[in-house]
This record gives sequence, structure tokens and C-alpha cells, in this order.
Amino acid sequence: MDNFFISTAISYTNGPPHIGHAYEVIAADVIARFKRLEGKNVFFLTGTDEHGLKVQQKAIKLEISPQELADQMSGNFIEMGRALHCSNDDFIRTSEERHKKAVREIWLKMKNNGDIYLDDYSGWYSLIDEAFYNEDELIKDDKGKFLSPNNTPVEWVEEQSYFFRLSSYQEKLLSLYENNFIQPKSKMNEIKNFVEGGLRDISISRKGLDWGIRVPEDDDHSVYVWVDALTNYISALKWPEKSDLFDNFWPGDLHLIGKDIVRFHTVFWPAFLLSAGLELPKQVFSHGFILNKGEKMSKSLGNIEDPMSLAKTFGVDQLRYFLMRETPFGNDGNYSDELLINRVNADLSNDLGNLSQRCLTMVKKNCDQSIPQKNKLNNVDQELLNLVDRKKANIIKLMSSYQISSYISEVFELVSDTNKYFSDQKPWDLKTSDPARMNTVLWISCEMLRRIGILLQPVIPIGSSKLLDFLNIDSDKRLINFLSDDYVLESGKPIKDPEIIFPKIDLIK
Ligand code: ME8
Repeated sequence: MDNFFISTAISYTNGPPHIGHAYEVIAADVIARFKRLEGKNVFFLTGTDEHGLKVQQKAIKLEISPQELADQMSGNFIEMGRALHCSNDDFIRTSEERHKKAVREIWLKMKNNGDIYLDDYSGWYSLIDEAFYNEDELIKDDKGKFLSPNNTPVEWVEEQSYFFRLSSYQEKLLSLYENNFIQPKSKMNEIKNFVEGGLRDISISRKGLDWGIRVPEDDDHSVYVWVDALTNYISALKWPEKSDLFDNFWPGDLHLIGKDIVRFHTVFWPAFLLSAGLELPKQVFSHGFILNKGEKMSKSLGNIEDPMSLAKTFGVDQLRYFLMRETPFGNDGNYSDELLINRVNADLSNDLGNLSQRCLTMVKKNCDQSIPQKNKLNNVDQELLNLVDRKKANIIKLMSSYQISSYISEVFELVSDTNKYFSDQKPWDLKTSDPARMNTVLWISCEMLRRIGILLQPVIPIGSSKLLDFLNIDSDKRLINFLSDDYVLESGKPIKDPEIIFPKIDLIK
């Protein structure tokens, strides 16, 4: 069986999920669902990153324990995934014993390989990024204070620390970047330049951090959060145990992450794995950020969008569709209620919703609520069906290179073409003048809806299931393989009572 392992980043538990988290897990879900439609055996992983000073400090502020905070927040993330119909196969929490065991083991492997040593550390640390920076990477704010390259505050830290010999991995990392390890390409160039500039060893432990995994054989130190967090990708596969899960799914096919954490995934993580003698993941894809009307979302600006309430207000498919369709995957995108409403009303309510409602209502009323008889096809009919065959390879290729928005836009071209066909052929006029032809036009339109429904399942799983249910398509015949002419609709098969799938959203909430 063809296996496919896809993971998202694991989210910090110092706050509830926001729309950026929703964006990432929805995108991963779309890819996972598509791979399943291709017949692959998919393992889709997400989870929470629960250790570190950031979580500890937040817990102190709330006067609860870090574990209590992590329990609450990871509960929120699990709930968000369910509410958004994400089909993850596992949810890893870094406070779980299965994970801690793997972190201790990877540490020991790196140590036994001679890559970990104790020394004194002094340098700049950003708590928000949980990252150390060289002084030449920092920027100054208008008061002359240093900030990290992500504009977050940094503090000077001096302490004893364990170091990882990152400097030994420059050559190996550079050769890794020769392939398509990092996507999009612009990110690959950025990382390549960084590594070419020379790598320094990195501090991988914190002294006196209570809320973390203890360094094996040295209780005074906790493992640096990024060594801890990155290991989730294999701890969830039961490593270091020998298991079918690990054998089948490692090396992973895709780590899907946001643009702010690419360095950790493409420099640190491969170096840790090389040091531990493990295989490297095949690809890291960096997606853009969702901005709120052009501005970065932050608590201080009070502009954080809650994905659960958006899904409640506008609908799950509607939110998924908007996020995946609006912005080319890899670029930054914008959220606003107006943008969502306009996009959903135009594409889902008008184009797709009306087509299915008009067509299926006619079938219900005029064809005994069954798939109509297909009579002789003319050139126009045949051309419309051929369109899917012609476009199929390209549509699949778009999703294989994670161009999700272009994939959707290509499928919606089929919706437009079918709408045009329906309006041009005027089946309502044929009802009296040529009922046999009306049947054929309705059959072609239903068959196009079947194909469109199959292709849209990864993006709008609820609406497309409804559409395929109306058409009475067997649940095991909804895979990409069934797009071909060999599986066209069977005339005479009863259809279900159609209903409006995507009601128009009022502009005023
Ligand atoms: O970075 N738009 O956790 P996190 C899109 N724990 N994506 C966004 C976003 C936005 N506005 N804001 C954040 C961490 N993200 C670490 C990861 S992985 C081993 C450890 C993305 O909760 C962000 O880029 O800050 C990351 O991929 C994910 O959400 C979790 O972010």
C-alpha cells in the first residue's frame, strides 16, 4: 500500500486556537483527504506543544499549573479540529509519556554520536519565538532596543547549557537543499543563504526550567523546547519502539508549517535526525500567514479571530472553502467577514449551489426522481464530459504540488462550464418540445455534478457528501479513480430529495 504521512506544526498551549491555527490544520486536512481519495494509506498528525517558559509563565499568571493549562488548551485544539471536520489520525501532546520517552532517547542518540556537550552560554533569547539569535540577526526598534527578526523582544541570557554541534552539519544540510526539500522555492533560497553563511552550535537546554523534560542524566537542565517539540513527528509513530506505524510512515512525506518556523524544521530538525541516525522527512512546506484586514493578529491589537465562532456563524464548509480558495497556498492571506461572505456567496451559493439545486429539482420533478435516461450525445455534451478527462491530470498535479487554491479554481471552472451548458441547453424549454433531449441534458449535468462532487470532497467535505448523497453515489465509489467514463451515472437509479446546500449569507450579521 502507498503510505503518506502528513503533519502540522504542534501548537503552543499558552493560548486558545486562532484562525492561523485553523488555516494550517484545514490545509493539512485537505491534503490528507485528497491523498485518501487517491487510494493512499494516510497518517495525518497534529497536536500541541506544551512545555517551555512561555506556557509556564502563562500558567503562573492564571494561577493554575502548566499541566492544567496544557490540558485545557489542548482540549480546545482537539475540539477545534473536530468542529472543522479535520480527519487527523492522531493528536500528540508533548506532555504524554510516549513523547517524553522519545525525547530522552533522541537526546541520548545525539549525545552518543558526540554531538552534545556542556558549555557556558551567553546570548540573545526570544521567549515568544523560543529561539536564540546572533546579534547580527537582531533589529533595533525606534528606542534602540534589540528585537528578534520576527519583531519579538529578546533578553540577554547567561547560563550553563548543553550545546548541539549544528556546525558539523552545514555540508550535509546544503546537499539536502539540492532537492525539493523546502517549498516554496523562495523559502528554500532564504534557508540556503542562512546555512551558507555558516552555522554555530546551538544551546539545547535551559537551566532551572521546571516545565520541561529533564535532560537524561542531568536533572538541573530541561531539554530545549524545539528539541522536545520537533520529536513529536516520530514519537507519535511510536519511535523508539519498533512498530509498523514507524516502518510504514517514516520518513514522513510532508511537514506542513507556517513561515515563521521554517528554520527549525529545515536546519535544526534534519541535523538532529542525522545525528540520531534517523532518516529525513521528504518535504517541508511553508504556508503564509492569515492577516486580519492586512494586519498581523495579536492579543494587544484585539483582532484575533476565533475559528470556532466563525464556523458557527458562517458554516464549516464555508470557512474551509474561503481559507483554502482565497489565497494562493504559500502566500499571506487576509481574513475579513466581508471577504468570506462575498467569496462564499459567489462560488458556493450561486455557482455550485444553484447549479445543483436547479438541476436536481428538475430531475426530481420531471424524471421520476431518478437519474434520467441518457440518449444520443451531441458534440456539446461530449465536449463537456471530455473537459474533465482533459483537465484531470492537471488538477491532480496541482494538489500534488499543494497548490490548493489553484486546484479549487480549476474545479470551479468545471462548475462554470456546466452552468453555462445548463443555461445554453435550456432543459426547461425542452420539457415539452423534446423530453428525450431534456433527459440527456439533465443526465450530463448530473454526471458533471458527480465528478465535481468527488473533486470537492477534500475542501468542502460536508457539502460534497450531501451532493453525492443526493445523486445516490455509493460511498466506496467516491475516489479519484471513479472520475472516469467507466463509472458514469446509472440511468433509473433513484436520487434523494435535493435541498439547498449553501444558503446565501446575509451581508449584515
Ligand atoms: O510555532 N496564520 O506553535 P504556534 C497562519 N509550537 N499560520 C499561523 C499564524 C497565522 N496568523 N500564526 C501561527 C509553534 N501560525 C510551535 C511549533 S512544531 C514542532 C512546533 C502557524 O502555536 C505557525 O506558523 O505558535 C505554526 O505553523 C502553527 O501555526 C502553530 O503555531
